[in-house]
Amino acid sequence: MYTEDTIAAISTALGTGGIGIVRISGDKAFDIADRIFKGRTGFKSLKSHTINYGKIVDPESGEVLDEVLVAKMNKPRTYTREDVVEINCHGGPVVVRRVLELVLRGGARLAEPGEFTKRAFLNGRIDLSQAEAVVDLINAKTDEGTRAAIGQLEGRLSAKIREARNSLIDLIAHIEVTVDYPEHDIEEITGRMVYNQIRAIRQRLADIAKDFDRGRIIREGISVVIVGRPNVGKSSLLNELAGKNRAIVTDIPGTTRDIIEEYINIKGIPVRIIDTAGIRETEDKVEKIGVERAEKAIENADLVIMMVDASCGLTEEDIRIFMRIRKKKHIIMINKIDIAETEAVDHIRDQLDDENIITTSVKNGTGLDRLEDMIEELFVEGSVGSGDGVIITNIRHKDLIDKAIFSIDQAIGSYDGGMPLDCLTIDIRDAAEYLGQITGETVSDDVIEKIFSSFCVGK
Ligand SMILES: Nc1nc2c(ncn2[C@@H]2O[C@H](COP(=O)(O)OP(=O)(O)OP(=O)(O)O)[C@@H](O)[C@H]2O)c(=O)[nH]1
Ligand SMILES: [Mg+2]
Repeated sequence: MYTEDTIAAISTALGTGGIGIVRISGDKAFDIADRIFKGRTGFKSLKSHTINYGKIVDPESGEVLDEVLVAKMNKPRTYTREDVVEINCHGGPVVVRRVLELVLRGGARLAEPGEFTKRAFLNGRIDLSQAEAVVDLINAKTDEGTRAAIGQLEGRLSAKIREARNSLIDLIAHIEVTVDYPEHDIEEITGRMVYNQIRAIRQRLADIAKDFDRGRIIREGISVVIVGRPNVGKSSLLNELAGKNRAIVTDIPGTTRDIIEEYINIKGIPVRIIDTAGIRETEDKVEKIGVERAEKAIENADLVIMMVDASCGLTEEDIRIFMRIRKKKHIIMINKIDIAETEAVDHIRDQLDDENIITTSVKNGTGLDRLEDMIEELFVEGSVGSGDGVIITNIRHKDLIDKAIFSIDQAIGSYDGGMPLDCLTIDIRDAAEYLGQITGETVSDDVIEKIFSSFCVGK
Protein backbone atom coordinates (compact mmCIF):
# COMPACT_ATOMS: atom_id res chain seq x y z
CA MET A 1 0.00 0.00 0.00
CA TYR A 2 1.03 3.55 -0.77
CA THR A 3 2.04 5.45 2.37
CA GLU A 4 2.96 9.04 2.82
CA ASP A 5 3.15 11.77 5.39
CA THR A 6 0.08 13.10 7.18
CA ILE A 7 -1.77 15.89 5.40
CA ALA A 8 -4.31 18.46 6.53
CA ALA A 9 -6.42 21.20 4.99
CA ILE A 10 -9.58 23.21 5.41
CA SER A 11 -12.17 21.26 3.45
CA THR A 12 -15.02 23.74 3.51
CA ALA A 13 -15.34 26.87 1.38
CA LEU A 14 -13.46 29.90 2.63
CA GLY A 15 -15.42 32.66 4.27
CA THR A 16 -17.95 32.82 7.06
CA GLY A 17 -20.26 29.83 7.35
CA GLY A 18 -22.15 27.73 9.86
CA ILE A 19 -19.26 25.32 10.23
CA GLY A 20 -15.77 24.93 8.85
CA ILE A 21 -14.06 21.58 8.60
CA VAL A 22 -10.38 20.81 9.06
CA ARG A 23 -9.56 17.43 7.62
CA ILE A 24 -6.49 15.37 8.54
CA SER A 25 -5.39 12.16 6.84
CA GLY A 26 -2.45 9.86 7.48
CA ASP A 27 -0.67 7.80 10.11
CA LYS A 28 -0.17 10.69 12.49
CA ALA A 29 -3.75 11.96 12.28
CA PHE A 30 -4.83 10.41 15.58
CA ASP A 31 -1.66 11.48 17.45
CA ILE A 32 -2.16 15.05 16.31
CA ALA A 33 -5.85 15.05 17.25
CA ASP A 34 -5.06 13.49 20.60
CA ARG A 35 -2.81 16.38 21.53
CA ILE A 36 -5.26 19.17 20.74
CA PHE A 37 -8.70 17.66 21.41
CA LYS A 38 -10.13 17.74 24.90
CA GLY A 39 -13.37 15.80 25.25
CA ARG A 40 -15.06 13.68 27.89
CA THR A 41 -12.45 11.03 27.16
CA GLY A 42 -9.14 11.19 25.32
CA PHE A 43 -9.23 11.15 21.53
CA LYS A 44 -7.55 7.77 21.24
CA SER A 45 -10.23 6.01 23.25
CA LEU A 46 -13.00 7.30 20.98
CA LYS A 47 -14.70 4.70 18.82
CA SER A 48 -14.08 4.74 15.09
CA HIS A 49 -16.71 6.32 12.87
CA THR A 50 -18.25 8.40 15.63
CA ILE A 51 -18.72 12.12 16.08
CA ASN A 52 -17.69 13.57 19.41
CA TYR A 53 -18.12 16.83 21.23
CA GLY A 54 -15.12 18.59 22.78
CA LYS A 55 -12.77 21.53 22.65
CA ILE A 56 -9.68 22.34 20.66
CA VAL A 57 -6.98 23.53 23.02
CA ASP A 58 -3.55 24.82 22.16
CA PRO A 59 -1.32 22.41 24.14
CA GLU A 60 1.39 25.03 24.61
CA SER A 61 -0.65 28.01 25.83
CA GLY A 62 -3.67 26.12 27.11
CA GLU A 63 -5.88 28.51 25.13
CA VAL A 64 -9.26 27.16 24.00
CA LEU A 65 -9.57 27.85 20.27
CA ASP A 66 -13.04 26.51 19.60
CA GLU A 67 -15.82 24.20 20.65
CA VAL A 68 -15.98 21.45 18.09
CA LEU A 69 -17.37 18.15 16.90
CA VAL A 70 -14.68 15.71 15.91
CA ALA A 71 -15.14 12.72 13.63
CA LYS A 72 -12.70 9.86 14.04
CA MET A 73 -12.38 7.31 11.25
CA ASN A 74 -10.01 4.37 11.39
CA LYS A 75 -8.48 3.13 8.16
CA PRO A 76 -9.33 1.55 5.81
CA ARG A 77 -13.00 2.51 5.72
CA THR A 78 -12.29 6.19 4.98
CA TYR A 79 -12.17 8.56 2.03
CA THR A 80 -8.42 8.16 1.65
CA ARG A 81 -8.15 4.66 3.14
CA GLU A 82 -5.87 6.20 5.76
CA ASP A 83 -6.75 7.27 9.31
CA VAL A 84 -8.91 10.37 8.98
CA VAL A 85 -9.94 13.03 11.47
CA GLU A 86 -12.43 15.76 10.67
CA ILE A 87 -12.73 18.68 13.04
CA ASN A 88 -16.02 20.56 12.66
CA CYS A 89 -15.34 24.07 13.92
CA HIS A 90 -17.60 27.07 14.21
CA GLY A 91 -17.42 28.60 10.79
CA GLY A 92 -15.46 31.83 11.19
CA PRO A 93 -12.47 31.93 8.85
CA VAL A 94 -10.07 32.94 11.60
CA VAL A 95 -11.08 30.12 13.93
CA VAL A 96 -10.78 27.46 11.26
CA ARG A 97 -7.41 28.73 10.14
CA ARG A 98 -6.08 28.75 13.69
CA VAL A 99 -7.20 25.16 14.21
CA LEU A 100 -5.48 24.22 10.95
CA GLU A 101 -2.29 25.97 12.07
CA LEU A 102 -2.35 23.99 15.28
CA VAL A 103 -2.71 20.75 13.31
CA LEU A 104 0.18 21.70 11.05
CA ARG A 105 2.32 22.56 14.06
CA GLY A 106 1.47 19.11 15.38
CA GLY A 107 3.23 17.48 12.44
CA ALA A 108 0.85 17.47 9.47
CA ARG A 109 1.71 18.99 6.13
CA LEU A 110 -0.66 21.29 4.26
CA ALA A 111 -2.39 19.20 1.60
CA GLU A 112 -1.97 20.00 -2.05
CA PRO A 113 -5.02 20.52 -4.25
CA GLY A 114 -6.89 17.24 -4.61
CA GLU A 115 -4.44 15.36 -2.43
CA PHE A 116 -7.09 13.60 -0.33
CA THR A 117 -8.73 12.29 -3.48
CA LYS A 118 -5.34 11.46 -4.95
CA ARG A 119 -4.65 9.25 -1.96
CA ALA A 120 -8.02 7.58 -2.41
CA PHE A 121 -6.85 6.79 -5.95
CA LEU A 122 -3.30 5.73 -5.06
CA ASN A 123 -4.60 3.54 -2.25
CA GLY A 124 -6.94 1.84 -4.69
CA ARG A 125 -10.26 3.00 -3.28
CA ILE A 126 -11.31 4.65 -6.51
CA ASP A 127 -9.86 4.66 -10.00
CA LEU A 128 -8.72 7.67 -11.97
CA SER A 129 -11.96 8.33 -13.83
CA GLN A 130 -13.83 8.19 -10.54
CA ALA A 131 -11.42 10.71 -9.04
CA GLU A 132 -12.02 12.97 -12.01
CA ALA A 133 -15.76 12.61 -11.42
CA VAL A 134 -15.25 14.17 -7.98
CA VAL A 135 -14.09 17.39 -9.66
CA ASP A 136 -17.00 17.28 -12.08
CA LEU A 137 -19.41 16.79 -9.25
CA ILE A 138 -18.03 19.77 -7.36
CA ASN A 139 -18.21 21.93 -10.47
CA ALA A 140 -21.55 20.69 -11.80
CA LYS A 141 -23.94 23.50 -12.63
CA THR A 142 -27.13 21.56 -13.30
CA ASP A 143 -28.96 18.48 -12.10
CA GLU A 144 -28.08 16.63 -15.30
CA GLY A 145 -24.41 17.46 -14.89
CA THR A 146 -24.57 16.21 -11.33
CA ARG A 147 -26.19 12.98 -12.42
CA ALA A 148 -23.54 12.37 -15.07
CA ALA A 149 -20.78 12.93 -12.51
CA ILE A 150 -22.42 10.65 -9.95
CA GLY A 151 -22.71 7.90 -12.56
CA GLN A 152 -19.01 8.19 -13.26
CA LEU A 153 -18.16 8.39 -9.56
CA GLU A 154 -20.08 5.19 -8.97
CA GLY A 155 -17.80 3.58 -11.49
CA ARG A 156 -20.17 2.97 -14.37
CA LEU A 157 -17.74 4.32 -16.95
CA SER A 158 -14.85 2.47 -15.32
CA ALA A 159 -16.76 -0.80 -15.43
CA LYS A 160 -17.40 -0.48 -19.15
CA ILE A 161 -13.86 0.54 -19.95
CA ARG A 162 -12.36 -2.18 -17.80
CA GLU A 163 -14.59 -4.78 -19.41
CA ALA A 164 -13.51 -3.70 -22.89
CA ARG A 165 -9.88 -3.65 -21.84
CA ASN A 166 -10.06 -7.12 -20.31
CA SER A 167 -11.63 -8.47 -23.48
CA LEU A 168 -8.74 -7.04 -25.48
CA ILE A 169 -6.21 -8.63 -23.16
CA ASP A 170 -8.01 -11.98 -23.44
CA LEU A 171 -7.79 -11.72 -27.20
CA ILE A 172 -4.07 -11.12 -27.05
CA ALA A 173 -3.70 -14.24 -24.90
CA HIS A 174 -5.73 -16.27 -27.41
CA ILE A 175 -3.64 -15.06 -30.30
CA GLU A 176 -0.41 -15.84 -28.49
CA VAL A 177 -1.51 -19.38 -27.71
CA THR A 178 -2.47 -19.89 -31.34
CA VAL A 179 0.82 -18.57 -32.56
CA ASP A 180 2.68 -20.91 -30.21
CA TYR A 181 0.80 -23.92 -31.63
CA PRO A 182 0.69 -23.04 -35.27
CA GLU A 183 -1.72 -25.58 -36.69
CA HIS A 184 -3.40 -24.02 -39.60
CA ASP A 185 -7.09 -24.53 -38.80
CA ILE A 186 -6.69 -23.34 -35.24
CA GLU A 187 -5.29 -20.13 -36.53
CA GLU A 188 -8.22 -19.74 -38.86
CA ILE A 189 -10.80 -20.36 -36.15
CA THR A 190 -9.05 -18.03 -33.73
CA GLY A 191 -8.73 -15.47 -36.47
CA ARG A 192 -12.44 -15.30 -37.09
CA MET A 193 -13.17 -15.27 -33.38
CA VAL A 194 -10.71 -12.43 -32.80
CA TYR A 195 -12.12 -10.54 -35.74
CA ASN A 196 -15.71 -10.77 -34.51
CA GLN A 197 -14.86 -9.92 -30.95
CA ILE A 198 -12.69 -6.99 -31.75
CA ARG A 199 -15.43 -5.53 -33.89
CA ALA A 200 -17.89 -5.94 -31.04
CA ILE A 201 -15.52 -4.15 -28.68
CA ARG A 202 -15.07 -1.38 -31.22
CA GLN A 203 -18.83 -0.93 -31.37
CA ARG A 204 -19.12 -0.69 -27.61
CA LEU A 205 -16.42 1.96 -27.45
CA ALA A 206 -17.96 3.90 -30.32
CA ASP A 207 -21.27 3.95 -28.42
CA ILE A 208 -19.59 5.45 -25.39
CA ALA A 209 -17.72 8.03 -27.45
CA LYS A 210 -20.89 9.06 -29.21
CA ASP A 211 -22.30 10.49 -26.01
CA PHE A 212 -19.37 12.80 -25.50
CA ASP A 213 -20.83 15.90 -27.13
CA ARG A 214 -23.94 15.43 -25.12
CA GLY A 215 -21.81 15.13 -21.99
CA ARG A 216 -19.86 18.24 -22.81
CA ILE A 217 -23.05 20.22 -23.30
CA ILE A 218 -24.47 18.96 -20.04
CA ARG A 219 -21.35 20.10 -18.30
CA GLU A 220 -20.43 23.31 -20.01
CA GLY A 221 -23.74 24.43 -21.47
CA ILE A 222 -24.35 26.32 -24.67
CA SER A 223 -24.46 29.95 -25.63
CA VAL A 224 -27.54 31.18 -27.43
CA VAL A 225 -27.87 34.59 -29.04
CA ILE A 226 -31.16 36.25 -29.93
CA VAL A 227 -30.98 38.46 -33.02
CA GLY A 228 -33.33 40.27 -35.34
CA ARG A 229 -34.51 43.66 -36.47
CA PRO A 230 -35.44 46.22 -33.86
CA ASN A 231 -38.76 45.77 -32.08
CA VAL A 232 -39.40 42.13 -33.04
CA GLY A 233 -39.52 41.07 -29.37
CA LYS A 234 -35.97 39.91 -28.57
CA SER A 235 -35.78 41.46 -25.13
CA SER A 236 -39.30 40.25 -24.37
CA LEU A 237 -38.10 36.70 -25.12
CA LEU A 238 -35.04 37.06 -22.90
CA ASN A 239 -37.23 38.27 -20.04
CA GLU A 240 -39.71 35.46 -20.55
CA LEU A 241 -37.03 32.75 -20.56
CA ALA A 242 -35.19 34.25 -17.61
CA GLY A 243 -38.43 34.61 -15.69
CA LYS A 244 -37.71 38.24 -14.79
CA ASN A 245 -37.60 41.70 -16.24
CA ARG A 246 -33.94 41.70 -17.07
CA ALA A 247 -34.00 43.80 -20.24
CA ILE A 248 -35.92 46.97 -20.95
CA VAL A 249 -38.84 46.37 -23.29
CA THR A 250 -40.63 49.24 -25.08
CA ASP A 251 -42.43 49.66 -28.36
CA ILE A 252 -39.68 52.00 -29.54
CA PRO A 253 -37.37 50.31 -32.09
CA GLY A 254 -33.77 50.50 -30.95
CA THR A 255 -34.47 50.10 -27.25
CA THR A 256 -31.67 47.64 -26.55
CA ARG A 257 -28.27 49.15 -27.24
CA ASP A 258 -25.90 46.67 -25.70
CA ILE A 259 -25.48 42.96 -25.12
CA ILE A 260 -27.50 41.58 -22.21
CA GLU A 261 -26.69 38.14 -20.78
CA GLU A 262 -28.55 35.79 -18.50
CA TYR A 263 -27.87 32.23 -17.36
CA ILE A 264 -30.86 29.96 -17.58
CA ASN A 265 -31.58 26.26 -17.57
CA ILE A 266 -33.45 24.72 -20.47
CA LYS A 267 -34.36 21.07 -19.93
CA GLY A 268 -31.28 20.49 -17.84
CA ILE A 269 -28.92 22.23 -20.24
CA PRO A 270 -27.15 25.27 -18.84
CA VAL A 271 -27.75 28.08 -21.32
CA ARG A 272 -26.08 31.44 -21.52
CA ILE A 273 -28.64 33.52 -23.34
CA ILE A 274 -27.71 36.81 -24.95
CA ASP A 275 -30.06 39.56 -26.03
CA THR A 276 -28.69 41.99 -28.61
CA ALA A 277 -29.45 45.33 -30.16
CA GLY A 278 -31.84 45.15 -33.12
CA ILE A 279 -29.83 44.98 -36.32
CA ARG A 280 -30.43 47.87 -38.75
CA GLU A 281 -28.61 50.58 -40.63
CA THR A 282 -28.30 53.47 -38.23
CA GLU A 283 -26.53 56.80 -37.84
CA ASP A 284 -26.82 56.72 -34.08
CA LYS A 285 -23.32 56.26 -32.70
CA VAL A 286 -24.29 54.18 -29.67
CA GLU A 287 -26.73 52.03 -31.57
CA LYS A 288 -24.12 51.40 -34.25
CA ILE A 289 -21.73 49.93 -31.69
CA GLY A 290 -24.60 47.82 -30.36
CA VAL A 291 -25.25 46.44 -33.83
CA GLU A 292 -21.57 45.58 -34.25
CA ARG A 293 -21.65 43.73 -30.95
CA ALA A 294 -24.73 41.83 -32.03
CA GLU A 295 -22.91 40.72 -35.17
CA LYS A 296 -19.91 39.63 -33.16
CA ALA A 297 -22.16 37.68 -30.78
CA ILE A 298 -23.54 35.72 -33.75
CA GLU A 299 -20.05 34.48 -34.56
CA ASN A 300 -19.40 33.20 -31.05
CA ALA A 301 -22.74 31.56 -30.36
CA ASP A 302 -23.55 27.84 -30.41
CA LEU A 303 -27.09 28.65 -31.46
CA VAL A 304 -28.72 31.71 -33.03
CA ILE A 305 -32.39 32.45 -32.47
CA MET A 306 -33.50 34.83 -35.18
CA MET A 307 -36.78 36.57 -34.53
CA VAL A 308 -38.99 38.18 -37.14
CA ASP A 309 -42.17 40.16 -36.65
CA ALA A 310 -45.14 38.30 -38.14
CA SER A 311 -47.23 41.44 -38.27
CA CYS A 312 -44.78 43.28 -40.55
CA GLY A 313 -43.90 40.56 -43.06
CA LEU A 314 -40.31 39.95 -44.09
CA THR A 315 -38.21 43.01 -44.82
CA GLU A 316 -34.93 43.28 -46.69
CA GLU A 317 -33.17 43.66 -43.39
CA ASP A 318 -34.70 40.36 -42.20
CA ILE A 319 -33.43 38.61 -45.32
CA ARG A 320 -29.96 40.06 -44.84
CA ILE A 321 -29.85 38.82 -41.23
CA PHE A 322 -31.17 35.44 -42.32
CA MET A 323 -28.46 35.04 -44.96
CA ARG A 324 -25.91 35.80 -42.32
CA ILE A 325 -27.07 33.23 -39.73
CA ARG A 326 -28.30 30.53 -42.11
CA LYS A 327 -25.04 28.57 -41.98
CA LYS A 328 -24.98 28.50 -38.20
CA LYS A 329 -27.10 26.29 -36.01
CA HIS A 330 -30.27 28.35 -35.81
CA ILE A 331 -33.95 28.60 -35.00
CA ILE A 332 -36.21 31.08 -36.78
CA MET A 333 -38.95 32.44 -34.57
CA ILE A 334 -41.88 34.11 -36.26
CA ASN A 335 -43.14 36.18 -33.35
CA LYS A 336 -46.24 38.25 -32.64
CA ILE A 337 -48.59 35.74 -34.25
CA ASP A 338 -51.26 37.10 -31.91
CA ILE A 339 -51.55 40.22 -34.06
CA ALA A 340 -50.82 38.70 -37.48
CA GLU A 341 -52.98 37.07 -40.14
CA THR A 342 -52.44 33.35 -40.61
CA GLU A 343 -51.75 33.92 -44.31
CA ALA A 344 -49.03 36.42 -43.47
CA VAL A 345 -47.36 33.89 -41.18
CA ASP A 346 -47.56 31.19 -43.85
CA HIS A 347 -46.15 33.57 -46.40
CA ILE A 348 -43.07 34.25 -44.25
CA ARG A 349 -42.67 30.54 -43.71
CA ASP A 350 -42.71 29.92 -47.48
CA GLN A 351 -40.29 32.72 -48.19
CA LEU A 352 -37.70 31.53 -45.70
CA ASP A 353 -38.18 27.85 -46.50
CA ASP A 354 -36.13 26.73 -43.52
CA GLU A 355 -36.33 23.55 -41.44
CA ASN A 356 -36.26 25.14 -38.03
CA ILE A 357 -39.11 27.59 -38.03
CA ILE A 358 -41.44 28.05 -35.10
CA THR A 359 -44.28 30.49 -34.58
CA THR A 360 -44.72 32.24 -31.28
CA SER A 361 -46.33 34.96 -29.34
CA VAL A 362 -43.98 35.92 -26.56
CA LYS A 363 -46.68 38.24 -25.31
CA ASN A 364 -49.16 35.40 -24.80
CA GLY A 365 -46.56 32.78 -24.04
CA THR A 366 -47.52 30.58 -27.01
CA GLY A 367 -44.93 28.46 -28.83
CA LEU A 368 -42.26 28.79 -26.15
CA ASP A 369 -42.52 25.11 -25.19
CA ARG A 370 -41.76 24.27 -28.78
CA LEU A 371 -38.73 26.58 -28.62
CA GLU A 372 -37.35 24.72 -25.61
CA ASP A 373 -38.03 21.35 -27.24
CA MET A 374 -36.22 22.42 -30.36
CA ILE A 375 -33.18 23.63 -28.43
CA GLU A 376 -33.03 20.28 -26.71
CA GLU A 377 -33.39 18.40 -30.00
CA LEU A 378 -30.64 20.43 -31.61
CA PHE A 379 -28.12 19.71 -28.88
CA VAL A 380 -29.09 16.57 -27.11
CA GLU A 381 -29.77 13.41 -29.02
CA GLY A 382 -32.22 11.27 -27.11
CA SER A 383 -33.02 12.00 -23.52
CA VAL A 384 -30.22 12.76 -21.15
CA GLY A 385 -29.37 10.10 -18.63
CA SER A 386 -31.10 7.42 -20.65
CA GLY A 387 -29.80 3.88 -21.12
CA ASP A 388 -27.20 2.74 -18.66
CA GLY A 389 -26.27 6.25 -17.63
CA VAL A 390 -22.73 6.28 -18.90
CA ILE A 391 -22.05 9.74 -20.20
CA ILE A 392 -18.52 10.85 -20.76
CA THR A 393 -17.92 14.48 -20.03
CA ASN A 394 -14.18 14.50 -19.94
CA ILE A 395 -12.08 15.36 -22.98
CA ARG A 396 -9.21 13.23 -21.72
CA HIS A 397 -11.44 10.17 -21.71
CA LYS A 398 -12.86 10.98 -25.12
CA ASP A 399 -9.37 11.36 -26.54
CA LEU A 400 -8.23 8.01 -25.19
CA ILE A 401 -11.34 6.19 -26.41
CA ASP A 402 -10.77 7.68 -29.87
CA LYS A 403 -7.17 6.50 -29.82
CA ALA A 404 -8.23 3.02 -28.74
CA ILE A 405 -10.77 2.89 -31.58
CA PHE A 406 -8.09 4.01 -34.00
CA SER A 407 -5.76 1.21 -32.88
CA ILE A 408 -8.58 -1.31 -33.19
CA ASP A 409 -9.25 -0.08 -36.72
CA GLN A 410 -5.59 -0.65 -37.53
CA ALA A 411 -5.89 -4.21 -36.26
CA ILE A 412 -9.05 -4.79 -38.27
CA GLY A 413 -7.26 -3.39 -41.31
CA SER A 414 -4.36 -5.80 -40.83
CA TYR A 415 -6.73 -8.73 -40.59
CA ASP A 416 -8.62 -7.67 -43.71
CA GLY A 417 -5.28 -7.29 -45.46
CA GLY A 418 -4.49 -10.93 -44.70
CA MET A 419 -1.70 -10.23 -42.23
CA PRO A 420 -0.79 -13.04 -39.82
CA LEU A 421 -2.59 -12.92 -36.50
CA ASP A 422 0.34 -11.98 -34.32
CA CYS A 423 0.70 -8.75 -36.29
CA LEU A 424 -2.61 -7.69 -34.79
CA THR A 425 -1.42 -7.96 -31.22
CA ILE A 426 0.62 -4.76 -31.35
CA ASP A 427 -2.43 -2.65 -32.17
CA ILE A 428 -4.68 -4.53 -29.76
CA ARG A 429 -2.12 -3.99 -27.04
CA ASP A 430 -2.04 -0.26 -27.84
CA ALA A 431 -5.82 -0.10 -27.59
CA ALA A 432 -5.74 -1.84 -24.20
CA GLU A 433 -3.05 0.56 -23.05
CA TYR A 434 -5.14 3.63 -23.99
CA LEU A 435 -8.16 2.28 -22.15
CA GLY A 436 -6.00 1.61 -19.10
CA GLN A 437 -5.10 5.28 -19.02
CA ILE A 438 -8.74 6.19 -18.47
CA THR A 439 -9.06 4.15 -15.31
CA GLY A 440 -5.48 4.85 -14.28
CA GLU A 441 -4.16 1.32 -14.63
CA THR A 442 -1.52 2.31 -17.16
CA VAL A 443 -1.24 6.03 -16.66
CA SER A 444 1.97 7.99 -16.12
CA ASP A 445 2.77 10.05 -13.04
CA ASP A 446 2.73 13.42 -14.75
CA VAL A 447 -0.76 12.81 -16.09
CA ILE A 448 -1.84 12.00 -12.55
CA GLU A 449 -0.17 15.18 -11.26
CA LYS A 450 -1.93 17.24 -13.85
CA ILE A 451 -5.34 15.79 -13.12
CA PHE A 452 -5.19 16.33 -9.40
CA SER A 453 -3.81 19.84 -9.67
CA SER A 454 -7.20 20.91 -11.07
CA PHE A 455 -8.84 20.10 -7.74
CA CYS A 456 -9.42 22.52 -4.92
CA VAL A 457 -7.42 22.27 -1.71
CA GLY A 458 -9.12 20.16 0.93
CA LYS A 459 -10.74 17.68 -1.47
N1 LIG B 1 -48.40 41.69 -29.83
C1 LIG B 1 -47.20 41.30 -29.46
N2 LIG B 1 -46.28 42.18 -29.05
C2 LIG B 1 -45.08 41.73 -28.67
C3 LIG B 1 -44.73 40.36 -28.68
N3 LIG B 1 -43.45 40.22 -28.27
C4 LIG B 1 -43.02 41.48 -27.98
N4 LIG B 1 -44.00 42.40 -28.24
C5 LIG B 1 -43.92 43.88 -28.08
O1 LIG B 1 -43.06 44.38 -29.06
C6 LIG B 1 -42.38 45.54 -28.56
C7 LIG B 1 -40.87 45.40 -28.71
O2 LIG B 1 -40.42 44.38 -27.84
P1 LIG B 1 -38.91 44.22 -27.42
O3 LIG B 1 -38.80 42.97 -26.68
O4 LIG B 1 -38.43 45.47 -26.76
O5 LIG B 1 -38.24 44.13 -28.83
P2 LIG B 1 -36.69 44.05 -29.20
O6 LIG B 1 -36.55 43.12 -30.33
O7 LIG B 1 -35.88 43.77 -28.00
O8 LIG B 1 -36.43 45.52 -29.70
P3 LIG B 1 -35.01 46.30 -29.73
O9 LIG B 1 -34.38 46.22 -28.40
O10 LIG B 1 -35.44 47.70 -30.10
O11 LIG B 1 -34.20 45.71 -30.83
C8 LIG B 1 -42.84 45.70 -27.13
O12 LIG B 1 -43.88 46.63 -27.09
C9 LIG B 1 -43.37 44.31 -26.77
O13 LIG B 1 -44.35 44.34 -25.77
C10 LIG B 1 -45.73 39.43 -29.11
O14 LIG B 1 -45.55 38.20 -29.16
N5 LIG B 1 -46.93 39.95 -29.50
MG1 LIG C 1 -34.46 44.77 -27.05
